[in-house]
Amino acid sequence: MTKTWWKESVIYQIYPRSFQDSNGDGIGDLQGIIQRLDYLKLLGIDILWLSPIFKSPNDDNGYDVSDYRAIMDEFGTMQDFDALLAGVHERGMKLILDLVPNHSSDEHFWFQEARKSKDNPYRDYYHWADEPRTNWQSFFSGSTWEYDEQAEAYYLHLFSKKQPDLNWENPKLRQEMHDIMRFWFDKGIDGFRIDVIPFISKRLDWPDGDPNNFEQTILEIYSNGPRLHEYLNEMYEEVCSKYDVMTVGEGIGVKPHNSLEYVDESRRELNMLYHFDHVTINYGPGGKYDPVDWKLSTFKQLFLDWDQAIEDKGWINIVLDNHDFPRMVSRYGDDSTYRKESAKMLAMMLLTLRGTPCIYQGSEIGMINVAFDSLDEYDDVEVVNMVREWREAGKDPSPLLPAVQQQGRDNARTPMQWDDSPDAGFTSGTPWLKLNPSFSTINVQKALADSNSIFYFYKDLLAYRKLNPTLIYGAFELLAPDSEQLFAYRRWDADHEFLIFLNFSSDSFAIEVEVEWEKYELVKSNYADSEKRLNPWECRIYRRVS
Ligand code: ISL
Ligand code: CA
Repeated sequence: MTKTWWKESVIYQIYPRSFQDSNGDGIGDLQGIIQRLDYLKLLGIDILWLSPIFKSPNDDNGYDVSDYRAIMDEFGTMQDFDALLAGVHERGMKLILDLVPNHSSDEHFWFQEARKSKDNPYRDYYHWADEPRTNWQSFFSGSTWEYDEQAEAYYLHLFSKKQPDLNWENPKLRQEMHDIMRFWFDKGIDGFRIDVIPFISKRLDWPDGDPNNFEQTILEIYSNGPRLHEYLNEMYEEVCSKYDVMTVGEGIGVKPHNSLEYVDESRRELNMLYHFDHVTINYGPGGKYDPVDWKLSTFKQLFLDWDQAIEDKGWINIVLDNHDFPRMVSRYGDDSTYRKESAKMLAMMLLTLRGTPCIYQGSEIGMINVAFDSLDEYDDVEVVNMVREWREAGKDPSPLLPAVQQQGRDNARTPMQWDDSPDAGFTSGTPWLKLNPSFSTINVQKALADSNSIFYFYKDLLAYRKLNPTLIYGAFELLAPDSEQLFAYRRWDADHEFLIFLNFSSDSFAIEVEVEWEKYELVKSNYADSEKRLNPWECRIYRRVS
């Protein structure tokens, strides 16, 4: 297997709007990130990924870009960006940005032009039709086809109406995207996370989807379009291969069986992608906002399936939460009695699977979901549109509240909790989204003052991972696959071997796996004792010594 810096790195995702405000307007910004670089360095991460920072009217918090070469007004200026990039590099870290190539904002110059007339040179930058071509549903409610008065035509938008889909069939549009990538690479950034990349090539036979099965429509119709791999290869040859940079694709709609089509090194497309299988594990018949229980055996199996599919031919990202999903400790751990223990256990999972781990801001202090009292307090366009749709249909949306509290994206978007001062050290003004009231007990200041904190557990594990390439490149074998409480696996190569035990329950039990214990030593745990019993949410790494 080829060894590269991006396989050996750990990524930290910043949601800039919620990270650190420096000027009191209640919105995080680039100067705020600069103020916190030493904190990130102390933690020991290698790569910073910033969610979109380009100019945007913020219908979807920057995932609707109106100028790919300018900084969002609220976040600062290009000078601020240059200072941030220099600050990251000075500290020996790398910086990757979020590229949103599937759609632009409707306020982008291209769209403003395109809607003017049928023969406008930018018309073909988007997908137009005289009638809605399909029954497709947008991610953010309603049809994916919107009539534009000025254009006298319908345009396609898989996300909100303010996010028209770009037409990658058009070579000029592809050229524009390549130029944008070069612009940022020439500035010195180290790569891109690429938003919904599996969607860029459309099915021009425009098949209808099953209106009762959105996940299937995503998988079979929106993703993996006919020319996708041609576009990815072109992007690699024309742009990425000319720089020492990395790309990680958001692998929505990608499954183990087609994963290597994206990341097999010999195909020269993307370096990595992250998968969604564990994210949808609790989606019920009604989808995301109809959550159901999930089983640990299923959860483990899907990580095994991914590892076996990729093996040593490509590479993936390991992601347990991000700005689109609930907090990992609330979702896969226990965010009350065993919050600390389970947050550490999940950290161990994140940092010892094969793949480049991505830590989402706040996970390193065990931040938890928020439960706002009313649907009107939610900001996310997904929730706002869903509530509006229910009201327009004459239905009372309040029964949605518990599901939104559990599944909503704002769970991960409340401001970073730096200390216990009135606005958690995030801002001196009014935060754009309410703080999670947990900030008085869960915050960075507290974590840094407690040598037993989740923060230091991450820090130690990050350092340990660096010293032990077996945990990076080594093979993976699942142990005790049927256990509904224990996630256990072996990582090994020619020289070293590790056993990892993760208790996904509040029960205490004897380790059920056959091990020649005398050959192993315990090197890391979130508890002090070393009995061959696991405490609630305990995690352990053993190293083979003979
Ligand atoms: O959060 C989701 C909706 O329930 C996801 O399905 C999400 O829409 C999907 O993962 C795509 O996410 C990315 O593109 C979106 C943006 O809203 C997300 O924040 C981004 O991560 C559109 O650009
Ligand atoms: Ca600000």
